[in-house]
Amino acid sequence: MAVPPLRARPAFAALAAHHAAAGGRTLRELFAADPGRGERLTAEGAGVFLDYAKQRVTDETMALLLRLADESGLAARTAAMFAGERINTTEGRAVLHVALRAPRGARIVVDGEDVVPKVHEVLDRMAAFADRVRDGAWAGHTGKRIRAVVNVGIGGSDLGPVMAHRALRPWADPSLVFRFVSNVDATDLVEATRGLDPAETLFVVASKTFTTQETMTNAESARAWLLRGLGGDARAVARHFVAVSTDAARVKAFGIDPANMFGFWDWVGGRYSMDSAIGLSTMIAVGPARFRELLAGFHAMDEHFRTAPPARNLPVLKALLSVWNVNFLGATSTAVLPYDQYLERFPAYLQQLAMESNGKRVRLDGTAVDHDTCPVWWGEPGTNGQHSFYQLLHQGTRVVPVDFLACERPVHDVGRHHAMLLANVVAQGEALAFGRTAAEVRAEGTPEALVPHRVFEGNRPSSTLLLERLSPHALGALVALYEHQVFVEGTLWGVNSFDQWGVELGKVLASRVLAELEADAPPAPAHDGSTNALIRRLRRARGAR
Ligand code: G6Q
Repeated sequence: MAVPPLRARPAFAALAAHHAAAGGRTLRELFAADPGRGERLTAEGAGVFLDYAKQRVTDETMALLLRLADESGLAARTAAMFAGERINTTEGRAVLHVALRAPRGARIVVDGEDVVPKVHEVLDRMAAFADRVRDGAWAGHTGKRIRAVVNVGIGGSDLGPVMAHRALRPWADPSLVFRFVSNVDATDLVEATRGLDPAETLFVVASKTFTTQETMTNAESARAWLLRGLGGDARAVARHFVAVSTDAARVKAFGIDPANMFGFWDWVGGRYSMDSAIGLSTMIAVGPARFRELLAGFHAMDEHFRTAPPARNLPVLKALLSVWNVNFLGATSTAVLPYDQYLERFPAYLQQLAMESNGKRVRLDGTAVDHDTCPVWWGEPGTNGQHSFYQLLHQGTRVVPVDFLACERPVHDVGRHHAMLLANVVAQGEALAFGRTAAEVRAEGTPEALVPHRVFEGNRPSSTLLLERLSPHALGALVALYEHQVFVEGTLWGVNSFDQWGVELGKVLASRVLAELEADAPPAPAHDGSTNALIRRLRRARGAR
């Protein structure tokens, strides 16, 4: 049965009425009337604890939001995703990142073929290769052991590996150096290879399509760097380059032995691929056993998402709160603030995951939405952010819902550091929610002229997510939590969370301008006045006419 657009669903109207009647109640009022909400508005799954008591919701709001999820066809769409149906309709593809972490023996069928054995075949090959690099059995062209691994990829073929590398440093082999090259700006490659010995360097060219301009350009220049360093013997490429891709023919054409290619499939979206072969650099860093723990964490959250009742289901709850904040409270951005230095790149990773997935303005059927969709996602680790942009969070004119992330136990138990870190994250949530009234500020003896400056209006929503302790398993569960949150949001908004036509456009346009910048003769002015003038100026700067 066709699902009506968001605003046409009965629960949406009920939520609008509820918001009009009770949406003005502040967090102070909500807690005063219902102190038990602090214990009650929580949920737990796959080792992640969610406290959403400081969101501007009541039990009634949650009940209505759950009705909205029901009316959005969430159960059917979730089942369709897990069953391998082609829910990415604009690209005619299944969406099966959950198959990447399905245990051996599970069964997920696409086009009559069980894909789980293929997934494990690649994982096993990755594991054998990673072990050989880690124990030195895989040597470079001159026989030297590999000491540096450089991942060359961009977008979904970079952000996950970078984030995971930062997050899993405590479990990484300290004798190996990891670098990441993504930007077509040569600076990225130059700095990533600075100080490395070509004889000891392994490049992992990570590109689903193996056509992406930045990655191919960086891979070509990396090959030239290698050959320059190794006396120009083209046979060296086979020992120093491996590929992660879905396109064996293009990999071979580049000069990489297809035996050293690790595949994945069109049903893995780029931003959902860090647990596929795109994670090869991660696996080399932490070893196959830890990588499998990471996958087990993903799978634990998949199972939680698939089986937990909606009212206790972390991705469902988080998505419903997001829809409430965006579509009823008017939030235009959301901040993810990890109080864990190892998660420093997690917000950047989530930016792609969320905004490339749900930054859409048409529904699955091509009609325009008449409501907001994805907010801007951003964030930086705490406590650093407290000393910069938190000013806006506390006293700015915009309300920014926040996800605080923290770990109950530290990786490094040094002095009072962890207690201080936790004290800060707890205090920030409290301050955002309850603020400080003028009366409280005056009671502290603040001069009257300063009172308005020192008032915090509060009533700013946040959730707190706690991991027991950072680990490969915990990271997998956390990433899967956000993957499924994004899926549920996309389902409620009615958009296709799995295409990215906005990204494709940039790939095409840049090729056209590149030809004009590099042409010998001045190109005919084919663009608007501004673009033509920029191209002329940049051609002159390059010494062209
Ligand atoms: C992700 C996007 C995009 C993609 C990059 C790299 O979902 O599709 O970020 O990952 O454009 O693409 P390749 O892996 O094909 O080089």
